[in-house]
Amino acid sequence: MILPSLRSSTPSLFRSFSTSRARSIMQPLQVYTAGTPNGWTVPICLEELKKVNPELKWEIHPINIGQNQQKEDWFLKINPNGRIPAIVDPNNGDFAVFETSAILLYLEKKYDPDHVLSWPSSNPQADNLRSEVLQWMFFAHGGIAAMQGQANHFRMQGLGGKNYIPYALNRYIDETKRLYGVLDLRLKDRDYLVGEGRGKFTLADIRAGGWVFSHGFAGIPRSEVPDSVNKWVDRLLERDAFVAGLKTPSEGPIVKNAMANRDWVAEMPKE
Ligand SMILES: N[C@@H](CCC(=O)N[C@@H](CS)C(=O)NCC(=O)O)C(=O)O
Repeated sequence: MILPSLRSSTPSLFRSFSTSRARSIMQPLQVYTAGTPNGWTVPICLEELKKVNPELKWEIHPINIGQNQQKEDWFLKINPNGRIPAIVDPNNGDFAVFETSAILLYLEKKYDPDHVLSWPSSNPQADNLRSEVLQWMFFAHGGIAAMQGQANHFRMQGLGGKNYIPYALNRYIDETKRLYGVLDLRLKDRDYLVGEGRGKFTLADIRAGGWVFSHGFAGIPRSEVPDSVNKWVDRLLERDAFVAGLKTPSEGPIVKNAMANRDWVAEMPKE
């Protein structure tokens, strides 16, 4: 989305990030996010990219979704959908991007010149591998994130509360578990969702990882997550950049609990 200038911008300075001059003049990306599975994806991606592009800069603007800051007029100018995450890129005329997967793909296009989170076009399989990244991102975006998000919503209504609807809760929890089963089919003989051989860490893992990491918040115990999927999450948690992203904007209770005890399941509120 092209925004009327939110801040003073210098689009003429923006060139391909592949030149070291462009890196040295980079202005910080403005990241609007919260400590949720969709919200973590953008800081995870940036932390991963910073490992290869130390000049990459960003500023985090924590959005308090409990207080509906994401529905305020100023934020709707950035994301008309009124949800986190969203970014504004001052290096590109204050271009705004919303929808998690669209943001990740924007960051890859603009700030991953070495294709560490995807594939260089010089790879003869690049188009197919990129398609596979998109397939697993869309699967996570429209499947896991949507279903597990609804499971979280119905669970938070509380046991016995006026909005306690066992059918809806079970429907979304069962569907989330079914989707974990799809991940299991994929991960049984590989380390990451996409890539030759056992795969390589890509945007697809970033898109899905935080959701599965927080299965306990949706009321799904580790014992009900397939073994290959638990091992994949454990593998993601070995990455410092991934963990740093999970702790952004700050280390919230889901992350604290789930890191301290991978068997943690959030208690369902009483009502
Ligand atoms: N499809 C959107 C979903 C974003 C979303 O649902 N974000 C949640 C947090 S994980 C949110 O902003 N919730 C607050 C609200 O719904 O108002 C995306 O992938 O960016």
